[in-house]
Amino acid sequence: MPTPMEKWVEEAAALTKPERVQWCEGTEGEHEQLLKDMLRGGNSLLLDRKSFPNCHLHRSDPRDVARTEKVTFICTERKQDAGPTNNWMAPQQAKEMVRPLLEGAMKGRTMYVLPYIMGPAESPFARVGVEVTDSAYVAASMGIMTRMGRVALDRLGRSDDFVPGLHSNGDLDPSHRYILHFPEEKLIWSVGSGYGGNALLGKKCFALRIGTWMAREEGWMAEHMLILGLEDPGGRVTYMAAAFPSACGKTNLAMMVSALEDEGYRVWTVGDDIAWLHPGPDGYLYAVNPEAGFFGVAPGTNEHTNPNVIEALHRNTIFTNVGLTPDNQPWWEGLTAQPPQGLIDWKGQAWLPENGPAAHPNSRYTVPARQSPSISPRWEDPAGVPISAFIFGGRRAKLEPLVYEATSWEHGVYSGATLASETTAAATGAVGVLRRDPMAMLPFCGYNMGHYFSYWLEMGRRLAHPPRIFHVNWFRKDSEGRYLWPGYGENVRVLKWMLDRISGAGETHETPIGLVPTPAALDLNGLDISRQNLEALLRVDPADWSAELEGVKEYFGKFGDDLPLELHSEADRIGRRLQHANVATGR
Ligand code: GTP
Ligand code: SPV
Ligand code: MN
Repeated sequence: MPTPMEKWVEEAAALTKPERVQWCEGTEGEHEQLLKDMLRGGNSLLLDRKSFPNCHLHRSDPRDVARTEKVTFICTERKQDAGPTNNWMAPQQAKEMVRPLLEGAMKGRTMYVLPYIMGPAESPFARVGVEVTDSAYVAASMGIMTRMGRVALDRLGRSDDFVPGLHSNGDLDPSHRYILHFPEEKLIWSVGSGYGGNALLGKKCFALRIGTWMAREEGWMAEHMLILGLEDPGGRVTYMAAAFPSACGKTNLAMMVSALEDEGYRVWTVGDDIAWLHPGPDGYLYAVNPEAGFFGVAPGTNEHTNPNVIEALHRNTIFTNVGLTPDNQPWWEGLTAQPPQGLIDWKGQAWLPENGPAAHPNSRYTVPARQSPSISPRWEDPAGVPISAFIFGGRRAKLEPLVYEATSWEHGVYSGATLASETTAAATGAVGVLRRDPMAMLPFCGYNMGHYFSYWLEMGRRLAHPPRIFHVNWFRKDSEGRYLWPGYGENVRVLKWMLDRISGAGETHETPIGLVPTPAALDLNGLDISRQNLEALLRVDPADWSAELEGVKEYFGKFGDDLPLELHSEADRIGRRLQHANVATGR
């Protein structure tokens, strides 16, 4: 008798008609074979064996370089269950539309069957998925990003508790591209893209879109959050999880080399993109990282901004859409101050500066998490790590101060729900446009976002020790467009203030939007920052915030009755405080 997984794979093969089917075991030899298959497929090459052993460069189709939110759908029976922020199609209609694109899609190709676990293999919170794909690049990448192969089959046994995902590159024509989620039957179909979050189905599709749905059904949370441990001079580690929209600094914060290392503050990485959080018997929320690798943004990464990842990615790494030096090393904007001579660009052409950057702005590295010198000794702890703080943040050239603390759980949920950020190259579409991205989950919430807000509020009520909630902005700029805050390893100074707050210290200044540190409360030892810049970073302007509040209210209107009343009350409360402040400043 075939297992439920074998049965599903047979059905997928009957639909897509591959020439051969390869069940992946997850061995080292097999990983090498997948990489060889990837090389044979063209568009990939081996990097310099001496300086980058076992590292590869893959060039995706130039029309296929980022997540495509316009063709990403949540397919539920009722439209209201997908909510106003998701693209929706009825499941039957979606399948009828996309089935023809999958019929015979793998003819002449190999179907790789990738059973995988999201979460530490021994964790009660881990879940099994299976992805079938006709892309060797996807298969090799899933081998880095998940616990893939025999380990997943052993965990699953004959159970039917797994999330199936059917992926085919199709013809890569963007008009034939669909990323479909069927949360009611916990199924994923993805066709027409071989890139990142569109194609590595364990990541955004399972761990977040299907994950949020499962989490609400089962009483936990699936979030677009890094997880880090901040060690203090006494050797105690406090865990924090932070949600920033795509390409807004999660990997860099999670892996930072602390500027306060001499004082004894050090950062340990548990995860860089996704957190699965479960309430523990002690009333704390416990987080596991469902992934096993980092799929990180390359541009801007260097010896100074992220030395940990620079060290990690010199072996066993797949680079995607970066530039290439004449001696076969990867290169991207920001890696070195000057581009080397004779660069090949991400499309494989001799680089001409007038044709744009050598590396695509969303070029990435895929590297095993365990290779980072900053990896936490508890990163695979089956029980997870207890979270003391949630941090929300985005890219805001104006308005948002460097950091503030919410005065209650409800207020914190409001600050997450109203998170806005300038768009980045991680998704196709305009870059630098301000949009609301609640909890950094706008592209990733698998159900009605209004109900998701209610669920957040409910979790706060259920937890005896909910995390404190903070809001940060590393990206505020001066009138000349320069960043006011140095960022990266210096961000630890802000984390240290949060740690002070958690332990009942840390001076604050009360503003209409929350508690901002007094300038003296931030440890600026050894940092050269002008008094003027510091004040600009911490400024909360009542008039600007009043305008922001109008935008928030308009946004909330989108959700109608699905928006929890508590969020309206928070908006009203902040409105009253702003009015007070406006009167006080004479505006
Ligand atoms: P996803 O993988 O898309 O979810 O992105 P992410 O949130 O992990 O962002 P990542 O850390 O990869 O950073 C994205 C870009 O922002 C990179 O180009 C970084 O160099 C830059 N960046 C990260 N942290 C900071 C910071 O503190 N200050 C400034 N100015 N830039 C930063
Ligand atoms: C993001 O866009 O948030 C990423 C990259 O982490 S992707 O895997 O493409 O979603
Ligand atoms: Mn991400």
